[in-house]
Amino acid sequence: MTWPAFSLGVWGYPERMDPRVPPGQFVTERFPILTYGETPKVAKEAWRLEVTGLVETPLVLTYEDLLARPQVELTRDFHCVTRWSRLDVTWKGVRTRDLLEEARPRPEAVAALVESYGGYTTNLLLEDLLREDVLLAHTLFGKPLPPERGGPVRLLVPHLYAWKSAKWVRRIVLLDHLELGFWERLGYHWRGDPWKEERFQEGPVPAHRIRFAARNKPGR
Ligand SMILES: Nc1nc2c(c(=O)[nH]1)N[C@H]1C(S)=C(S)[C@@H](COP(=O)(O)O)O[C@H]1N2
Ligand SMILES: [Mo]
Repeated sequence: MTWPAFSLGVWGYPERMDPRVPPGQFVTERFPILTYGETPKVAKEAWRLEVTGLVETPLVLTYEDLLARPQVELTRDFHCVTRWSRLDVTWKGVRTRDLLEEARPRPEAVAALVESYGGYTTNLLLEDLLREDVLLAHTLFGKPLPPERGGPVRLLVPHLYAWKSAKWVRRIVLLDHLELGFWERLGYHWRGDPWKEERFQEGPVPAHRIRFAARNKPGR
């Protein structure tokens, strides 16, 4: 795809040569807000996170419960499938992996549907949720996550396109199969790895890939 020259001024610089920036992405100093629909109003006191589905111990956490767990701060680049990348975003939160370990996924669990307040959903492989830099983030650049950014709490999945980083996260449902989320049902890629430019799903979702993920799950 060729970009008109004027887009460089709007988006920053194309970093095709920079090994840090995935192919087809443009670095922007801005940090656009991308929400489909309204920003749901979720008070900290009312927020709950459920970890449910194929787990031995379903969890329901409050915001306080989340803050009481070990906290992680990290800085990661953020890649939207609409081609902007914002570098060096600093988040703080709890490792999704820690909560999943607490909930103890059943052996047959291979995938998750993540549901948000407001109705947004996105699907992930369990192995992607178990990465050590996947967070339930409540802090952005040292401040409480603003409502339009998904506050009180959003998911952060920095190694996949940002549509996987569900804002206003409410529920993580573990499944023994892949159930597609909102954008994935509309034709976006079932996984969304920016380094492979997995933007749109071409052809059927590969069932063998999901079984492979099941066989190679950490801890098996
Ligand atoms: N609940 C919810 N989460 C969402 C979205 C959304 O519309 N609703 N948009 C996704 C998309 S496409 C992107 S690029 C990022 C944007 O996050 P930001 O608004 O903090 O930049 O949130 C993702 N998470
Ligand atoms: Mo996006």
